[in-house]
Amino acid sequence: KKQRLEWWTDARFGMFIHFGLYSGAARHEWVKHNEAMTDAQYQKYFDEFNPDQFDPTKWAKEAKAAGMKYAVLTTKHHEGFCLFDSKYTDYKATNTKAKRDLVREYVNAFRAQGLKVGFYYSLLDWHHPDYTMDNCHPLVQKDTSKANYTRLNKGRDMAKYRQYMINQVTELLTNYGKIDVIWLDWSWSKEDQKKGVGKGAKDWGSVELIKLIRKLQPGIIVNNRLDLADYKDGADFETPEQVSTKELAPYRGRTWETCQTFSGSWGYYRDENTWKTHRQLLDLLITSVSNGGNLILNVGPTGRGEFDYRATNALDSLAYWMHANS
Ligand code: JFZ
Repeated sequence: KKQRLEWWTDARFGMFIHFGLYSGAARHEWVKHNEAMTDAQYQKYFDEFNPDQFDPTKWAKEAKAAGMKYAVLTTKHHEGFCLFDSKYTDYKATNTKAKRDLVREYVNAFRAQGLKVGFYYSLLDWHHPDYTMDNCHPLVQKDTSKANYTRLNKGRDMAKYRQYMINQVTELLTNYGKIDVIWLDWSWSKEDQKKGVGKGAKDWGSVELIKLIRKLQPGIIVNNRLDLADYKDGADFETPEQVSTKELAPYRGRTWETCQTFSGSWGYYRDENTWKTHRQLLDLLITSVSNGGNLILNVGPTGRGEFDYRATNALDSLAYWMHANS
């Protein structure tokens, strides 16, 4: 474990990329949930998906200039849409106006720039017909009663969804060469699982998933959201999310990566007015590294597939500091 983590702890700084159908909506990656949309209402983002400015070589160059050493892209977020050409669904980029396997292009581009490549894969899936209800599903919303779950779960079968995840993780870890990081997201707290509102290791088949991952990519680094605390080779690092710089000191001596956003949401949110200053971003980086951790800073490209000027400016500013101080 120590050995496989060597490059990662040394890297210190990475780029998270949240990109999907929600990028076109431009108001949070949880928009389907937040606005309680049905599949039919969400369909327009699939029909209109057309990232004509998608150029991961540009992204990789910006990441590299900012001093980032690796990246993690959402191959599938909670909405269920796949950026890769999966055999197991039609809900994928190759069936949109994009007509491209965006994951393959990302992998090739980032590798060519000498960056390590990672995949984010959502355990939650708000599109799959076998995925059962929980308190985050867009169809459930406030009515988390047993009766409502039973009604909505009719005909749904998590065993089939577990097989779907196994199939897709196999594709991702077989068809794209060596993958350096996998970020599986996420599991509810034990408390919520007990209350029956959320999912964990049993629902995901986490033990089977981790065994598969370790078999297909022996050197891969795995985050800690599979709910496998009791399983010895389950997770490689902890993931303090959107914590303040003050909350990082207790992580000293552990293996961790804090994930952070420019503005609050992870998917592109055009009108969000809570963007961090360049100084704050630099503080996050310095505080993370000085407390012995990694920082993975998120960019949410626009629906057209490019970085918003505010993201580019922030990355430029970090690049300037890197250049001046390295
Ligand atoms: C998850 C996603 O829901 C979100 O959209 C984004 O992708 C982010 C990186 O991860 O959000 C989480 C997951 C776990 C916790 C909080 C937010 N958690 O464990 O506190």
